[in-house]
Amino acid sequence: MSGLPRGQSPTPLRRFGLPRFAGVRPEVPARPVLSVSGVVRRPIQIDLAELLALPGRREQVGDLHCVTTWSATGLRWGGVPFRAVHEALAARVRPHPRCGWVTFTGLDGYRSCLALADALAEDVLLADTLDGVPLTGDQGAPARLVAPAHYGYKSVRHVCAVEYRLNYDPGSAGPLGHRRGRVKREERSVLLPGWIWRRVWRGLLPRVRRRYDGNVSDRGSAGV
Ligand SMILES: Nc1nc2c(c(=O)[nH]1)N[C@H]1C(S)=C(S)[C@@H](COP(=O)(O)O)O[C@H]1N2
Ligand SMILES: [Mo]
Repeated sequence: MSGLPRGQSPTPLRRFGLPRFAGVRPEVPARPVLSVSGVVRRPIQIDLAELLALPGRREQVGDLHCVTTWSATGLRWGGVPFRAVHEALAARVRPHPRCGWVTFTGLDGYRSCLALADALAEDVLLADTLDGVPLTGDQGAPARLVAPAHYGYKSVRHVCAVEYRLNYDPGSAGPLGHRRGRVKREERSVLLPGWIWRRVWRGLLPRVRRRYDGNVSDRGSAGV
């Protein structure tokens, strides 16, 4: 027994995601900015560095579980709890009181939505280091979300925008993405139980891997 959640196998961390983003390797701006929009009184753009300097910075060790059945374990992420980031942002943008969802966008255009309550959980980080060193491009520089209780598709790399929402947004995963994506409940996807999806995704994993592994060189620019 590996001690991993049901259906998961251990693997080292390497760049992975939806097939259509495999070739999109965004350039990290010299001065990264976060756009904050949605159901807010006042949308803003704010230097990411300002948010990453907020009090509460910490390191935490955890696992990343992908729906396609691989898990990278013992990852030592460093960053600022998203809750602290949200508090700093909310004071300025003033989200609608019934805002219940938040969409994160990466520099590659990838989007994923979390219930605001899930994003504000104690263990959700806006992370900018792994094992004590700044994230590489492949790891999600300049900063990525880390939401350990949720499948990897909620942990958006290269975060450049936060959109506060009244409703769930299917994001890049589309209609098959699960709103909550909780690992404990095996919420891999919708319509069918997790144990069936486990088999479907496991079957697709080698093909997606090949798409990503064919794109390992750090070209440093978007598109292909
Ligand atoms: N910007 C961006 N973030 C993303 C993805 C992506 O394609 N683009 N893929 C997601 C998926 S499906 C997973 S499993 C994790 C994988 O994280 P890794 O690339 O660090 O292994 O990133 C998530 N975050
Ligand atoms: Mo994933």
